[in-house]
Amino acid sequence: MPLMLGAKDVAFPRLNLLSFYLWLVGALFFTYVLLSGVLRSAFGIEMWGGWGLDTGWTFYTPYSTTTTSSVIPATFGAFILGFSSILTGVNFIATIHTLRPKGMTWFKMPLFCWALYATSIIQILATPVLGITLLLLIAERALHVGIFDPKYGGDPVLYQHFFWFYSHPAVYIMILPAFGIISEVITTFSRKHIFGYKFIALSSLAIALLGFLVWGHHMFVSGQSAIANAIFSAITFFIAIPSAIKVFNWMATMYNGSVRFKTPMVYALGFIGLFTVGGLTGLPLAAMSTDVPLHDTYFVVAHFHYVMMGSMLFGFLAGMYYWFPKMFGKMYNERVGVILAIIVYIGFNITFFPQFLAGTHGMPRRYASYPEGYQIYHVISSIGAYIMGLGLVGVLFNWLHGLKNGCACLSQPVGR
Ligand code: HEM
Ligand SMILES: [Cu+2]
Repeated sequence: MPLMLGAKDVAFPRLNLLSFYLWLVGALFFTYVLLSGVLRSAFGIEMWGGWGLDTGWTFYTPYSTTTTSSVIPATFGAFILGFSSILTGVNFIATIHTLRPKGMTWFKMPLFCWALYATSIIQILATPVLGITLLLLIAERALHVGIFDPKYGGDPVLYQHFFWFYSHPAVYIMILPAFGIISEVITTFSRKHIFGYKFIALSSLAIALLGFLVWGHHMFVSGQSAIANAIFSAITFFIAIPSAIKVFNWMATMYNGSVRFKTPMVYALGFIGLFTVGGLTGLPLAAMSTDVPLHDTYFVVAHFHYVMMGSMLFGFLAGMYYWFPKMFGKMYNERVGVILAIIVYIGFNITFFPQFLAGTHGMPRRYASYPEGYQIYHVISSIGAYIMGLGLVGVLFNWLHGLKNGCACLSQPVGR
C-alpha cells in the first residue's frame, strides 16, 4: 500500500512493528491452547488454563463459561490479536490520509488502497467491541459476574449480539482486501481501465458501513424477537447490492478487453465464480423461511467456505502471483502456475460443493458421526480436499522454484 501511494513506509512504522509483535504474542497463546489439547490427549499432561478448545470459534455462553477447556488462554490470545488488528487499522488510515502524493486525490487512488481503507474502518470500529466482550467472558468465567450466564442472572443472547456485532463485520475485514486485489488484477490482465471506478471504490465503503447493521442474521433461531429477525433479514439483502456491483463492474472491465489468461488472472476469474456462488448462497441464509432449516447445517459450512476460502484464498493467491516479480525480482513458472490454479479450483469445488447438498439434506455442522446416508458427501469432500491440498503444495513449490531458479525480471509497475 505505501508503494502504491509512492510513500517510503506506512505512517507509523514502529506501530506497524508493534502490531506484528502483538500478533506474534496472540498467536503464541493459540499455539499454547493447541499444545494443551495435544499434551492431554496424547500424554495425559494437564496444563494451566485447561485443555484444547471445544467451544467452536463463537465461544457461545453458557457452554464457554462452564467447559473445562482452555477458554481463558484462547480468549486472551484473541484479545491481544485484536489490538494488533486495531493498530494496523489506525496505521493504514493515517497512511492513506497523510502520505498520498500531491495530485493523487481520493478518486485517483488505486482501488486496492480503497479496499484497505474500508477494511481499516471496520477494524477500528468493530474490534474493540470484541475485545470488551472477551474480557467480559473471562470475568464471567473467573468471577461469575452474571452478565452472560443465566445461572447468575446473565443473558446468553446478549453474548451472541456482542459477538456477531464484531464477527459479521469481521468477514468483510477478510474479504475486502481480496476485492481490492481482484480489481487490480482484472484491469491489468484485461488491458483496460476499470469499469465504474467510483462505484467500486464507494461500494467498499458501503459494504464496510452496511456490514455493521446485519449481525442479527446469525441469530434467527436464537430467540431474538420476530421484528428484529425481519429487520436484520431485510438489511442483509441490501448488502448483497454493493457486492454485486463489484462483480458486474469486473465483468464489464473484461468485456471487449484483451484478456490474457496469466496465473493471477486465472485466480481472479476463479475468485469471481466462487464469490458469486458464495454470495448468492448467502441469500437463502438471509431469508428466515430458508435459514431456519438450513441454520447449523453443512449448507452454512459450504457457504462460508466459498466466500472465506474460495474467495479469500483465491484473492490471496492472485495477489501473491501478481506481485511476486515485484516482491522478489524473480519470475515463477507461468504454465505450471496456470495448471496448478486449475487443479486448486477443481479440488475446491469437489470439496465444498457436496456440502451444500449434504446441508440441504439435513447434515448438521460439528458432528463427527452421522447416519450412513450422509457418508457419500463426506467421502467426495475428502477426495476433493486431497486434490486441493496437492495443488496448494504445488503452488508452494512453484514459488520456491521461482525464487531459486526463476529468471530475473526488472521490477514492473505495480497497480494500474
Ligand atoms: C454476499 C452476501 C452475504 C450474505 C447475504 C451472507 C449471509 C449469511 C447468513 C445469513 C449467515 C448465517 C447463516 C446461519 O448461521 O444460519 C451467514 C453465515 C456466514 N457467513 Fe455469510 N453472507 C454473505 C457473505 C459472506 C462473506 C463475504 C463472508 C466472508 C468472507 C461470509 C462469511 C460467513 C461465515 C463465516 C458464516 C458462518 C458463521 C458461523 O456461524 O460460524 N459471508 N452468511
Ligand atoms: Cu454475517
